[in-house]
Amino acid sequence: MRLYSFFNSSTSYRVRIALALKGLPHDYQGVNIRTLAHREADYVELNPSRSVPLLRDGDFSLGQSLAIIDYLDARHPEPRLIPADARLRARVLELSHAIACDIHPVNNLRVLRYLQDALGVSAGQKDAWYRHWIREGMAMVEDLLARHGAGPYCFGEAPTLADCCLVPQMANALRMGCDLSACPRALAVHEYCLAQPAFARAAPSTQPDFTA
Ligand SMILES: N[C@@H](CCC(=O)N[C@@H](CS)C(=O)NCC(=O)O)C(=O)O
Repeated sequence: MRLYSFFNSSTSYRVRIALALKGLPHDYQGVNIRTLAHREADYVELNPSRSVPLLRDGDFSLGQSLAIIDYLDARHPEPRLIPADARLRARVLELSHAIACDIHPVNNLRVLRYLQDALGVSAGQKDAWYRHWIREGMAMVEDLLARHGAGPYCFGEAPTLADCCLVPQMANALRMGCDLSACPRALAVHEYCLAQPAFARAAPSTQPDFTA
C-alpha cells in the first residue's frame, strides 16, 4: 500500500494512526499542500477530492480519510477501529463526524486561503475565525466525551476511529495556539494517546516530509 500524505495534515494523520495501530506496512509519498501539489493534474487523476490523504492499494485508489479507515477496517479487521457493537459504533461515529464534518472543514487550508486571498480578511481576522470554530467545535466534542466516554481512550480501553480523529484535531488546535483549557477530557485522551507507540509513529514530526 502507499499513503499520499502531508506531515501537517490532520486528515492524513488520522490515516497514519490507523495504519500504525493495525501495523500495516506501506510506502509514504509526501504531497505538499502548501505548494498546491494536491491540485496538480497527475494527483487529481488519482484523487478527485483534491486533498490528502489518498491510499493506493494495488490499482485501487481511495480518498477521504474516514472512507480509507473504514476500508482498512474491512480488509484488516484487527484491531477494529469502528466497533461492531451498534451503540458503541454509533458513539464512535458521532464523535468522529463532529470532528471530521463539523470542525475540520471550516478551518481547512482552502477555506482559510479563500478568506485571506478572495475576501481580503487580515491575518488576525483569519486567526480569530480559526479559534472561534475550534472553541465551538471542541466544546461539543468535550461534551460528547464527558457524557459518553470513559477510560484512557475516547471510548474505553482500546483506540477507535474517534481517537484517530481527536488526536490530529487537538494537534492542529494546539499548534495554532488555541486555548483548550475548557476541554480537560479531550486533553487527557490526547496526552495518553501521544504516549502510545502507534500514535508516536504517526506524529507529524516523525514523517519523512516533515519540515520545522
Ligand atoms: N474530508 C476529507 C478532507 C481532506 C482535506 O481537505 N485535507 C486537507 C489537509 S488536512 C487538504 O488536503 N487541504 C487542501 C486544501 O484545502 O486545498 C478527508 O477527511 O480526507
